[in-house]
Amino acid sequence: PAAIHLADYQAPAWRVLDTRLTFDLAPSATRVTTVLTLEANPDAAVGSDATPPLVLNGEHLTLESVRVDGRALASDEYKLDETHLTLAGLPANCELETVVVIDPAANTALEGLYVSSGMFCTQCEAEGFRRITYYPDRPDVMSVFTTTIIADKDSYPILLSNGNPIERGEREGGRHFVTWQDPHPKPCYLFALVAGDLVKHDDSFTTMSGRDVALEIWVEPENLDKTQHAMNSLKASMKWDEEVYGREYDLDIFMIVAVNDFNMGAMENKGLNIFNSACVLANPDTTTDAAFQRVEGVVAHEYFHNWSGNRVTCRDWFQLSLKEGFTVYRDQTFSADMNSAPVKRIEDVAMLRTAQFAEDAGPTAHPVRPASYIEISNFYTLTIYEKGSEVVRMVANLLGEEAFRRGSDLYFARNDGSAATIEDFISAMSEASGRDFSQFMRWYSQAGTPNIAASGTFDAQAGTYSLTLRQSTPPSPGQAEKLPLVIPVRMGLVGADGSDLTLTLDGEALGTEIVLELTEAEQTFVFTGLAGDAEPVPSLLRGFSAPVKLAFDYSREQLAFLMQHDSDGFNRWDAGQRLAMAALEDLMAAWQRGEQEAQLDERLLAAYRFLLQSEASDRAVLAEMLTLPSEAYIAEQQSVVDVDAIHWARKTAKAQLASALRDDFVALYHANAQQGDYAPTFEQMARRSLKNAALSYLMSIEDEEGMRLSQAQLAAAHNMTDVRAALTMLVHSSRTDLGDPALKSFAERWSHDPLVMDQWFSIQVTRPQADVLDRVRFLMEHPAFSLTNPNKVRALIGAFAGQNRVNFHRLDGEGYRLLADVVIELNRLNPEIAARIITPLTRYKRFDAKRQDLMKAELERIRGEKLSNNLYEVVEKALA
Ligand code: B3K
Ligand code: ZN
Repeated sequence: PAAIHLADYQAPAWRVLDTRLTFDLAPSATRVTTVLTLEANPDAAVGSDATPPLVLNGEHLTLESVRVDGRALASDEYKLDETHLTLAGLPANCELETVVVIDPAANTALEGLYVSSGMFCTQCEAEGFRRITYYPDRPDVMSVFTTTIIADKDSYPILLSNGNPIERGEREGGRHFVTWQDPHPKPCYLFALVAGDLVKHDDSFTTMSGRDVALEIWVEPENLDKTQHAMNSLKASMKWDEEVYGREYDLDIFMIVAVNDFNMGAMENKGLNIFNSACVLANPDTTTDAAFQRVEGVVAHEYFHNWSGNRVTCRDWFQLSLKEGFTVYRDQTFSADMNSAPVKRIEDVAMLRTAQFAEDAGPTAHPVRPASYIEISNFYTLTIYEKGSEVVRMVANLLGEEAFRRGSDLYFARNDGSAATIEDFISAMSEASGRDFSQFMRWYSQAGTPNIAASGTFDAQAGTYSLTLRQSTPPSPGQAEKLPLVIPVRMGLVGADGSDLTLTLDGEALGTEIVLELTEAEQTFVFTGLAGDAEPVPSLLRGFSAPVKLAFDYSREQLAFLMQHDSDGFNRWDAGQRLAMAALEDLMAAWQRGEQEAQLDERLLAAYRFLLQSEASDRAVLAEMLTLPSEAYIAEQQSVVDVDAIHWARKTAKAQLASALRDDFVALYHANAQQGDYAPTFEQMARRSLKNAALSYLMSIEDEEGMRLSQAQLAAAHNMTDVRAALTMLVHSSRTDLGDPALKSFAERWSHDPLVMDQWFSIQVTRPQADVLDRVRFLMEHPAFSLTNPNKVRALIGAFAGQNRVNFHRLDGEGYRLLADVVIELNRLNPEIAARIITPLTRYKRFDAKRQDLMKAELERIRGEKLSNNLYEVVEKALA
């Protein structure tokens, strides 16, 4: 398969003025009749008077007929191959009708039209529409759509598509139909269709201009008690987008449908969002706090796409981050406003620094705007989404709230109804603020995580502090040389008494917190007018003001000091993480020397004691501060990843903290244990996370009181957050006599609920004990497991390979073999999921020689198969 390059972009040769679709639905043979009103694009360069050929995409379609302006074409009047239907010599304005037959029931790739739990649904982004009908399947072709769905009335009483219903009626043979019309021109990737036996949760929203919008969440009947949270989140999102971005909803109806088989989290189809049931259904008995928050965030994300994605879409898929980075930034800000802003920032950064930084350092590293791809489905990545959001966040922070809003208004106004580029976004920001973004654009074209090496010297005599910042970005595949970026470094200097000092640069007093703009490879900033003898402690990159790795040679005393005194909540947390990392590094070094009696650094213990004994002003932040860096994060900090040392060091640190502070953890548990009715409020969530953090310390030493509390918490079954936490701790403990029966009764209670069974799978396969691999193989045969359901694959295989690091990386290579076996199966069933789940194997260069060889051998074995484009691209890049 050949790569597609951004540099080769050409405007479409034909426009589609109108699209009329008729679906005659049947699971194994659905007939799709498509009528397109076409016009040769006068803007597209053509040399002669003749119209350019019309090249339509189409895959897995059985073509029945082609008509142009009513005349049926003979098969030698068009060209047909596996992926295209080409017509030449068409009049500049014409009407094309095609009839195709497709097989939704056999569609396990879950792209295009497919059947999930007996209902029909679609997923068209990025290139799924070509599996439905012949069409110019590219985002810069925008058309109005009218869609008629015909189906058996008993099996499929509910028929939905984009826009508004304009007609419905009966057909013979027990069939019925509904016609939907979407007045907003859209690219075909935003098309959606749903047909099934569904029930709805109804509500309404009055927009800022006073229009009533009907809100409908459609689910299978047994899930009607799990829709309230999504509905609340939707209404909050609609209001927030009006208030913060001035964006009003534009149709009379907004629908969400929950489906069980879905490759991603959700999809922003115009007026008809389709959701993975895991990202919309929520109920205290079945859903954890984290999942409640995910529902809120994903509902917001998809809703926000109505403007940042649908009203203004992308010219081509290289611009994907235009809609995704911006929309993630919008949903992150929304969630911060709805919950604890510092905790939201901590969670987002923790994820970025582990998973996105790892991607940026791996074989599939790519810029926020890639220059080429083989399979676009492989580019729905943490770099496009999360790093893309960080880039927008930097724009917002550089401009300030008001100018950013002016820029956003200008961007929407100027590009409404069209397919835009990242330049369109940045130029609106630039014009609204007067700021030059030319160097900033390198954030979009350079891959890799920039490093900043920071150092400071204090001259007490002169009263100066000189801060030197050096930036460099490591090479990444295809990009050996990197140029300096514009890096905003928000910072302060913390004085000996813990308060921020006034910052004076070039004779100007600038307040106690400023943003330094690092634009050269190296710059020194000299702060003057500092009184006193004590060296100030720099607090750098506050709020994580840029997606970079910043190194500063802090002493552990300085880190403990910042952890207590930094006025920036994010940096207090980060100082704690740095201090914990230092202590963990001691332990890992001891393990590598063969010493297993090593003691945890007293200074970390003292810092924890301080945290536990100080008044808890913000419980949610405290719970984060009491969490040691994850194994994945620790691994990111190592030049060669030593999975066993990491696991041992983290376990040892946790146990020593637990032993030393045992009574404090018991007290913390009880102080946060009170239970009223469950509510997904952040105050309650903070209490639960603090309580369960305390319990996990107690359980790390299998403390008797901890054991008792876990069992009681599980038995009380007050909500899934507490149940899952307690069950996980029991199952992950050495007490199989407690864990096994608990798992059994949990499965008996919840076997009817797929989303709960997903949790049941994950809890078991993340067990640290060495026998877990047999359990994984055993569970793959469980009736509730299925390789054709992406949620199950993620819950079982993804959780094992991604979170159970010691066992996945077993030295006999059995963990790798298991993953490769699954990847080979999925290559056939669902290439998009295959190419995602393989990720841990592609990162082999980070490990020791023995593991590298084992992982590479599995990659080679996979390469020996007949590969989908998705896997081909990933495997070739990994082995390059
Ligand atoms: N835009 C969708 C992406 C789905 C693509 C799947 N190949 C989800 C989202 O970002 O909202
Ligand atoms: Zn999105």
